[in-house]
Amino acid sequence: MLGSFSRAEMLSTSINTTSSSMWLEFISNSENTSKGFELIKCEDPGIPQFGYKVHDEGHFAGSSVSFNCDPGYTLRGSRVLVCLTGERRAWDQPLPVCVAECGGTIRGESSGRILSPGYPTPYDHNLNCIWTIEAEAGCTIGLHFLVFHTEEFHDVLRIWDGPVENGILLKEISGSRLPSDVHSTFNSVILQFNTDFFTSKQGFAIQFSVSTATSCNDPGIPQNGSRSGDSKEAGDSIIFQCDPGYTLQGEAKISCVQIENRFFWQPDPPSCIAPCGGILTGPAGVILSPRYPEPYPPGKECDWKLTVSSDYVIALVFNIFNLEPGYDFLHIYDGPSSLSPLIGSFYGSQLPNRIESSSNNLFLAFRSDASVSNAGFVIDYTGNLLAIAWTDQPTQWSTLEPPPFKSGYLAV
Ligand SMILES: [Ca+2]
Ligand SMILES: [Ca+2]
Repeated sequence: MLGSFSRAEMLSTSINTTSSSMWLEFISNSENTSKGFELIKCEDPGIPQFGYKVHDEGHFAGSSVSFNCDPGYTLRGSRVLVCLTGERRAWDQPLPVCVAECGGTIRGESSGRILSPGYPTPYDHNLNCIWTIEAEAGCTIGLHFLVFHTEEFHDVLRIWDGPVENGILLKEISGSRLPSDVHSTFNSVILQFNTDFFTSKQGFAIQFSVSTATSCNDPGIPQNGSRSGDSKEAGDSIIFQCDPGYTLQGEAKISCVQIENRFFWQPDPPSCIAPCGGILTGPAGVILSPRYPEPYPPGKECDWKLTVSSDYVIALVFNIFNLEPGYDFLHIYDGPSSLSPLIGSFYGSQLPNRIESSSNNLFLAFRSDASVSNAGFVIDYTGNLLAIAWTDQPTQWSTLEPPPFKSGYLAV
């Protein structure tokens, strides 16, 4: 027994158990009554989901507990709860909740988080949420994507460099691919999230950080390309080039420009895309299905004309090949056009055998139908001196027959 008390002996004393339970017994006799007693502790108020307790004075009458929300969540309700001192032992306010809101304005923060509304539960339909992040003059804002998952093409996040009226769109994104970092050149960014009336996904979590601008942002390295030059000071230039088979979209050379506190590349950094067809005259190269390594687009008609020096023939080696069987084709002609003899029409996922032309021209025609796109193809071509080709491989003319679809060769 911890003790036995009467009269006012228990006032201002506290008793602690050694375990998690306590037995209290109250006995009154047949004469006289008095005011009685009351237990002076509030119940544990709990912790808001997506929040945490900042401080806790012990839940006694008159003491307080305070809460805050995880980054990106807004606290709704009272940040501080006080255990009432009156007759009833209760908190003066309900437990606050932490909410990922649809939009908001963030000013003067050096870092923080933007969450899609309701994150991590799927966002609502028909949203138009606008977040503004504003930093001091001369600062820029970097965005790093932690999570990104929206309905492709229908639920779209747009990121604007500075006010929307400037019309400088940094990124327009949807789908489930995690985007690369985004940097503003102004001291503010606007994030605008629009959803349609149907299908929702988890949404996004974006970390932002503010830094002082003293040079241009890292322009990155384009997918399927490379760059020379690393300096990003005002006046510096960087040169880009694409991997074999890709063509540059934009200018190869960009320069860092400073106007007052703002540093930006002019023109915008280029990108490298696999083109739909072309005229190839180099001694060797790569032919890629349009948009490779993405699946080729539907409804495409892409023609490649390959020409090497007149005393050479052209060899094709298939590294990757996967077209929708029966609907998407690669036709290869032994000559300069589709009127030349057809070597073969290829589809499916089996890697075609090496092909060699009989002259210095080859014509490739890719056709995709209106639906279902597969990985596409990667084909190396080389020009080989006719004489060497004859002596090295005297039997190679047989490859001009329409190649059989041999099993055992699978595209990787
Ligand atoms: Ca939707
Ligand atoms: Ca197709």
